[in-house]
Amino acid sequence: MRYLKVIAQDRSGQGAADTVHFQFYEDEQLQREATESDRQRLKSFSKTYLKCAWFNEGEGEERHLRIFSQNRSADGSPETVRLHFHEGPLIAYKAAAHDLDNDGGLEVILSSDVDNDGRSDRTDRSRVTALVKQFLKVGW
Ligand SMILES: [Ca+2]
Ligand SMILES: [Ca+2]
Repeated sequence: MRYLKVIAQDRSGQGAADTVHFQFYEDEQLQREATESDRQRLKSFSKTYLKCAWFNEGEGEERHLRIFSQNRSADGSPETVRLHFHEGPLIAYKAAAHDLDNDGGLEVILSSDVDNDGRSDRTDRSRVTALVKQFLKVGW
């Protein structure tokens, strides 16, 4: 199974993440680090992810996101994209987007408080939608 691992870090110690790393995984094996062109394509993903406030102090990597698609059909349109927000090996919380009729549009967004502001609301769902759309553009 393929997933994109996303790690945000607060390198400057200002209490907010300033750096985002991407790693491409397949079957728990690191396949490659993000290239410059991956980083360009993932620019708005990074911005959205930083708003989720799921980051590490300094160069820590415990907190991260694993995002992956499932049931990718022949036309390349996945039925489900899942987001697992990890604390080390454990999943701290999750979100998902489902394309029920396989038309490429994601009708159902399941999310909790993904941006950690204490409220589970429309903003959280819109962040999940944005992350999923930007992730799908990378085609991993
Ligand atoms: Ca649909
Ligand atoms: Ca929230």
